[in-house]
Amino acid sequence: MEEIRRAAGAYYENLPDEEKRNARFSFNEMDKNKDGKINLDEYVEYLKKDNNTVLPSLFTALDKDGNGTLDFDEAIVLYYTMQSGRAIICQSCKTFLAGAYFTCSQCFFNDDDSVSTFDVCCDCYGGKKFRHNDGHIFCDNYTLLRQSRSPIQAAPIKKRTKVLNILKRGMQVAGITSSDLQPSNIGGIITGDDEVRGNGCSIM
Ligand SMILES: [Ca+2]
Ligand SMILES: [Ca+2]
Ligand SMILES: [Zn+2]
Ligand SMILES: [Zn+2]
Repeated sequence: MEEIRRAAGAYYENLPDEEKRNARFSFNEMDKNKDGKINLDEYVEYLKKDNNTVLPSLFTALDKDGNGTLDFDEAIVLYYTMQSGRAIICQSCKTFLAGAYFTCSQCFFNDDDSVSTFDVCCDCYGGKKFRHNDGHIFCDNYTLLRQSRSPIQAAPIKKRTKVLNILKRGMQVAGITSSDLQPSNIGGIITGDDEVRGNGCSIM
C-alpha cells in the first residue's frame, strides 16, 4: 500500500490546479456531515452513487493511521485509484491489489470491451488459488506494461490507435495516469480500426 500511496502523492503534486480543485471538490462532496473527514458510511454512499464497486477492504487500506476515517491526504489515494483505473481487486480473494499482481494477458489484450481483465494477487497466483480459462497466460503488471511497448512500435500506422488503447490500459495497470497519452502526443500515430492482438508475456 505504501507504494501506491507514494504514487498517489506524486500524481496529485503534478495535477494542474483545476484538477487539484476537483479532488478537493470530490472530497467535500463525499464528506456529507462536513466534519472534514470521510467515514465508512460516507465512503460507501459516495461510491454507490456513481455505481462504482464498493470495496470495504480498500477503505481499510486507505485509512493509513487506522482511526476509522479518511483525511484529505488519505482520500487522495482513493481519488488516484479512481482516476487512474487503479481500483483493481483480486478476482479470487477480493482484496485490493495495492502492489504487484498478475493479470491474464489474453483477457487484457482482448479488444472486445465485454471481456474484462482477470487480475489475481501474488498469493492467489502463486498458490494457484484461482480458476481461469485453460491456456491463458498470466504476467505481472510491470511486465505487461513493458510488453505493451513492442506492439505499438511494431504496428503499421493504421493499426496504432488500437495499440494505443491497449497501451493506455497497460499504463492503468501500472497505476500511471494516461491523460497525456493522446495520439497527437505520440509521434506520428494516426487513427485506424484494424485489429491488433497483443501477445507476449512469454517469460511466464
Ligand atoms: Ca465526514
Ligand atoms: Ca485516517
Ligand atoms: Zn487473491
Ligand atoms: Zn484470460
